[in-house]
Amino acid sequence: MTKLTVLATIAILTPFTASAENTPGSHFIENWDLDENGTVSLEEITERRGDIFFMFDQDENGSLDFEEYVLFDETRAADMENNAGGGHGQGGGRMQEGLTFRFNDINDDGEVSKAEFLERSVAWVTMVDHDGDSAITAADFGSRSN
Ligand SMILES: [Ca+2]
Ligand SMILES: [Ca+2]
Ligand SMILES: [Ca+2]
Repeated sequence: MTKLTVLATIAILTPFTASAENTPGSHFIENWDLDENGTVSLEEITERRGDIFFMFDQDENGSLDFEEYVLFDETRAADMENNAGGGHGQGGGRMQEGLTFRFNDINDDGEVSKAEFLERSVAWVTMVDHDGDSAITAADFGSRSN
C-alpha cells in the first residue's frame, strides 16, 4: 500500500522530467494546475501540498516527524536521480527547496506540522514567482530565452 502511494506521489513531485519536450516547468504546471487554466495559483499550491502532506504523514497525526520526512526526502531524491540524465530546469533547485524539512519547519521544533507546511506555500510561491504575479506560470521557470 505504502509503495503504491509513494509511486503515485512521484508524479506530483516531479516538476522537471528529462523528457519534457516543451518548456521547462510545463510538467510541473501540468501536475499542479488543478483547474488547468495554465497558471498555478497559491490556492492550487496549497491544496496540492495538503495532498502531499497527507500522503507522507504515515501515522496521520497531523505532523511530519523526522522519520516520515526521510521517506519524503528519499522519494524526491530517487525521483531526481531518475531524471538526472536530462537537463535540469533552472527552477528545479528552488522548487525542491520548497519541499525540504528545513524550509518547512518554521518553529524549528523538529517536526513539520500541517499548518507549517501549508503556511510555507506562500513563501514557496514568492520564491519561485519571478514576474511577481503571485502565481506560477511557465514564465517563472527561466525557460527558453524570453
Ligand atoms: Ca490554475
Ligand atoms: Ca506524522
Ligand atoms: Ca515545526
